[in-house]
Amino acid sequence: MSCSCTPQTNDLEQSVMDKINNHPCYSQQAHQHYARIHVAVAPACNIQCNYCNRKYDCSNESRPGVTSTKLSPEEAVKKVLYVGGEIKQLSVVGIAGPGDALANPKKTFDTFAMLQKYAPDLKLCLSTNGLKIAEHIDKIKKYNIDHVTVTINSVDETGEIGSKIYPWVHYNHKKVKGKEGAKILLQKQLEGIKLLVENGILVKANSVLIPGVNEHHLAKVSKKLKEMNVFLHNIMPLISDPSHGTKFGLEGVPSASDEDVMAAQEACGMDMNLMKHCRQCRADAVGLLGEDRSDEFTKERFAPLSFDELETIYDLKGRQQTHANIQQWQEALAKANERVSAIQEGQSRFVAVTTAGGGLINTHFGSATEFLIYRANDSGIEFVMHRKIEDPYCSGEENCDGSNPIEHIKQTLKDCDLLLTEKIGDCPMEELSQIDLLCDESYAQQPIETSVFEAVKKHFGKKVAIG
Ligand code: CLF
Ligand code: SF4
Repeated sequence: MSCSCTPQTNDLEQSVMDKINNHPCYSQQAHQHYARIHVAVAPACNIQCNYCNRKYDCSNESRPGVTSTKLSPEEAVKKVLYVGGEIKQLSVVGIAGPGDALANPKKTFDTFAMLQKYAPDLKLCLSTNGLKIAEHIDKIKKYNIDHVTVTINSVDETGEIGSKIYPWVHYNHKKVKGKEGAKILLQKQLEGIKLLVENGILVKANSVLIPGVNEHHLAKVSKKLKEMNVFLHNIMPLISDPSHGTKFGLEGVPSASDEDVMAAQEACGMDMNLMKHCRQCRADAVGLLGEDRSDEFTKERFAPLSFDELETIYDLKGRQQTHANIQQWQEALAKANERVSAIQEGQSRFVAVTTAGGGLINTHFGSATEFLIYRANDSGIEFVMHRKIEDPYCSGEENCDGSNPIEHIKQTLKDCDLLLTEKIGDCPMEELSQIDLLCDESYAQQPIETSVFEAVKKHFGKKVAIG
């Protein structure tokens, strides 16, 4: 089925399909099955964003207020090999900070060069503010970096909007401030995107939705990106808090809400492929997009090992077998979901789903830390977004202090009509009924998309069988 952000696969060339089919960020389907790792080798940055405090990871691709452990290129490659052996679904390595990947060209490209040699099955990905793409396009090509994310928050040529976001950019050995700086950044971003696209590199653009600054401008940004053949546009909510010490946080610029993001996506229209499953990962994130296993892979576990030992651990053949199995599972899942089509106009319902990946409803409500949100009616379904909660309803016996975050969960799901989950207790079900949220466990271990479609028909539709 065509589930929102992933473009209709039959419309895409095979070469593009090959690039996205196991990239968890470029394909909504793939994100249920494949993992990514970020290696934090790039500490420096060459611009200042008002939503960033340089004590923390780059907020262009990460949640603010998080600090990642920095690695040397050699340590980074060791970590990738170690993790690739343990998490066989690993398919992508990204450099997304903690500063800007291309403000640290030596560390970034040394890492990619070694990865090409030791982990030839992995896709390489980088994230940048765009200032230095043109300068490094040859190396991006040389190391087969097929996926580049550029954060572009404004296409306003006057520099007016940009100057509210970027107080300065470092260009030609000078700090260029205000509108002039913003104009240079935009010009370099557009020049860089053009070069990437011309060279067959898939470009994803991130835009941070900043309330009161660019929320009404993002449709224009999306239009421009579409014209330039950017593959995917990811609208990320500003997460703003005075405790992060950012200019926006200290000045009280509010965080963007789910409603703000949904309205901006709506304004972008149906033309551009919109990414809706981004998790604003940290610069050392590990695992499926919905999980973060970075704490498990501390330096002591991989740094003392030799490259020979790590090649054995990495087990290229075993990994290839796992990927072939995932491919088969994905095909089976696609068959199970194939009778579900894209949503048409008409009254629709919002459905929340708990999953641990694999395309199934396979997580108990009590342990879920995020919900996938779908919109559905009798005609089809559409993936809308994921919503994260800080703590699960149940933290397990050993951590239980008798409280649970039900009010926060009720707030998170307040616009939803139905929850599909593997299991839920009577107490939370009763609580959720107060926000008119129906809970249904009868689709446990079933494929998500077909379950969402069938469940909406069952509870709210004309009660006709699919097919
Ligand atoms: Fe990392 Fe980014 Fe590559 Fe993905 S993340 S560099 S494109 S491999 Fe993905 Fe994470 Fe969102 Fe980034 S979910 S923050 S979009
Ligand atoms: Fe911070 Fe990233 Fe902006 Fe640099 S590009 S200032 S690291 S958010």
